[in-house]
Amino acid sequence: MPSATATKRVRGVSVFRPFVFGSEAQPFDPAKKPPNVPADHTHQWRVFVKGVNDEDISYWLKKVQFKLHETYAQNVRTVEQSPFEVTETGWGEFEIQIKLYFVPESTEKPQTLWHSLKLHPYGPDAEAKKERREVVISQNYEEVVFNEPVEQFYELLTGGAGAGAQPPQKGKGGKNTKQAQQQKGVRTAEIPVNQSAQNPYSKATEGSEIDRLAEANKTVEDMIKQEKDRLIEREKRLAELRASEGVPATTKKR
Ligand code: SLL
Repeated sequence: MPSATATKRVRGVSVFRPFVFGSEAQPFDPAKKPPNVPADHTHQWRVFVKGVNDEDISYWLKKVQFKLHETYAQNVRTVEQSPFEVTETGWGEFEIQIKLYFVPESTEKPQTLWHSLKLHPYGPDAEAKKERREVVISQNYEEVVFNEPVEQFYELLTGGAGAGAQPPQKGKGGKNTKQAQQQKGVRTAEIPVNQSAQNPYSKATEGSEIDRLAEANKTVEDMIKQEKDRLIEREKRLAELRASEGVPATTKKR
């Protein structure tokens, strides 16, 4: 029989954990193509699931199943430990099914994601990038949300900080810094303050994304207002024309 903590859920609590999934691909230099690679394969690529800034996520993620295109031998690849990734070679782009299996303590069902493997550069600079045989990175920031996790999983997720875990407080001597929390074994969903060459996902990039969305929202609101003003103007004009011709504003059906 499962123990009480195995089945008892922490009511009213959602815990989320950020992660990154995607792919990296690079074309072979024809002069340096490894001899064991099939003749029609043009690229080497890697599909992965990892923590933001390579943070360890194996305390909640147990294994990952990558389902490749059927043209691949043994196209279902299961990776039981970190790094959760598959490296392959090939010639074509396709959709990869990524199934996340959580640690057994979680009692959670697996979750499925899809990733479009990108081999070819895209965007405005695509041609130049192709010329330079640049690495093509296509990745996404994602958050997994555990709603009302079972107690034992909640303990694992938070590093035993449990309900006592306080959000960082300002001006309290920095006792709740990420470093201090890590030393105490406390686990959080915090992402780095700033981006780096290896990791584009940070509070700073999130902030500028929020600003960008707010800006776009404002543009749309302005456009709606302009359209509304124009409509009011036209209705006014229509009413004037009707009045001058003696046509009633509305015609009643009998
Ligand atoms: C396409 N619909 O036509 C896609 C399929 C398949 C990719 C891409 C080779 C595997 C192998 C490979 O790259 N398959 O033969 O080992 O673009």
